[in-house]
Amino acid sequence: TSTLKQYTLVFPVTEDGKICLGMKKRGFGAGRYNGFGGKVEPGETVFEAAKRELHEEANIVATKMPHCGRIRFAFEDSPVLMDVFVYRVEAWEGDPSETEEMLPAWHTSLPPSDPSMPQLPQIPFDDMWPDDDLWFPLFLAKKSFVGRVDFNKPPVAPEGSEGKMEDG
Ligand code: 6U4
Ligand code: NA
Ligand code: NA
Repeated sequence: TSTLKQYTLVFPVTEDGKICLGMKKRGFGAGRYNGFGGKVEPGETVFEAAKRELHEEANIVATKMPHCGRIRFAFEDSPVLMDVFVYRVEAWEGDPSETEEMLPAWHTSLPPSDPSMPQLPQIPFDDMWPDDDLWFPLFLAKKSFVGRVDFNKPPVAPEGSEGKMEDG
C-alpha cells in the first residue's frame, strides 16, 4: 500500500527562453538544480502551496502561473507516492534571490548561439533529477503532460530511474 502526497514544482520562465532553476541547498534533492516547491500543507490549495513555496524559496511573488503537468514519483522501499503538480511562472514580482533552501540561477533553454557573445548556461540536466530530461521538452514547448517515474534506487542516487512521459 502507498500514500499519495501532494507536492508542487514551479519554474519561472521568460518569453525569450530563460528559465530560473534553484540549487537545492538542503533536504530532499540537495545538490541538484530543480524548480521551487514542496509539500502542500493542510488547508491550502495546491496553487496556494506553489505560490507560497516559490515565495519562501526564491523571494518572488507569482502573478501568472498556469498549471502545466503532473508527475508521480515512486521510490523503491518508500510507501510514499509523490504527486507533483508542475507550474510555469510567466509573470512575477521581485527578483529571484538566495534563501536558506535555494540558490536561484538563470539558465537558457535555447541552443547555444554565437560563442563570442556572453550567454547564460544551458539547462544542466546532469545536475538535475534524472527524470527531468524526459519531460522538460514538453514543459518548454508549453505542452501539458502527465507521467509516472519509478526509482529503483534510493532517492539520493543520481542513476537508475525509469519512466515515461506522454502528451496529456
Ligand atoms: P520541507 O522539509 O518541509 O522544507 P518541502 O520544502 O515542503 O520540505 P521538499 O523540498 O522536500 O518539500 O519537496 C520536494 C521537491 O522536490 C518538490 O518540489 C518536488 C521535487 N521533486 C521530488 N522528486 C523529484 C524528481 N524526481 N524530479 C523533479 N523534482 C522532484 O524534477
Ligand atoms: Na521545498
Ligand atoms: Na515546505
